[in-house]
Amino acid sequence: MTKQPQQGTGILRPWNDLSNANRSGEFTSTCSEYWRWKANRLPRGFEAHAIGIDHSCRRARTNTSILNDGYQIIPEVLTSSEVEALQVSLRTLDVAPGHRQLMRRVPAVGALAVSAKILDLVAGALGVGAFPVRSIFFDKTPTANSLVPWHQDITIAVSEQVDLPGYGPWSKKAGVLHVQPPIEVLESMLTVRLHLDDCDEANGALCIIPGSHLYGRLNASQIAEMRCQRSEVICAARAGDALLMRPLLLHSSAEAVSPTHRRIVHLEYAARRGRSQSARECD
Ligand SMILES: O=C(O)CCC(=O)C(=O)O
Repeated sequence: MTKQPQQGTGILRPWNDLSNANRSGEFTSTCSEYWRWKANRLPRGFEAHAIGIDHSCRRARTNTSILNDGYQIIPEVLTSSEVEALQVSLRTLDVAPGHRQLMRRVPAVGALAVSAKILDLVAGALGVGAFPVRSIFFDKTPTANSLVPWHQDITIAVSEQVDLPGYGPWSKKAGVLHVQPPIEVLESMLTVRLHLDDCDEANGALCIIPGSHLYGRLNASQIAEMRCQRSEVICAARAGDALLMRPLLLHSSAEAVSPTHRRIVHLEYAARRGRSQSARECD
């Protein structure tokens, strides 16, 4: 059962405190074996490098950072011609800070979301068989320029309401049904943010708090405490780079001060093992 951080103690600790972890277990070769082994033998959050993860494959390198820091920037995932083609496809959308159901609305994004290139990146963190469950287009421009306060992504899009223990409250965002799932569902998800513009502090790059995904769902005072205790990182990136992040990672973004476009294709994936009523493809 998930143990939430205690309120009012003044100290936030990961619920999966590592002090009693058994570090002597055997570790073998492939990434998926690693994840299976970890799931069975270790508390969540156990440091991958402490048990000798295989660093020879790109997926494993991705895992290490996603596991401990909750994010990783992977350079040059999209070529410049792929970036340009996506920019052209997305021009059909109105100017707005966010557009949901992007995979349905823009076929090029639907194809990209299930391409081997992106699924391979996702497999590094979620294992083979992960599938996209939500897609959003974010932009910041002179006419649609917004500040996003610190938060975690704690809702998922679903196709129908089925009242199951641990699911709720239910809500609608742009006509799409959403629900807060149990924390285990969020922990088995990964977001891929594909940058279609160079992005830094000046045009509202995402700001994150590394490691904050290890503390479960945080309330407002816990978020404030986390911000005091930990340093924030601005995820500057080039067009074509991908930011992989856990939904529970605390993140925010400032208003752009030099507001050119800041276009991001945001894709959320669920691990195959977590596939259930709540996580059907519903975009
Ligand atoms: O792209 C941004 O600036 C904010 C994105 C965001 O808030 C989110 O992914 O939940």
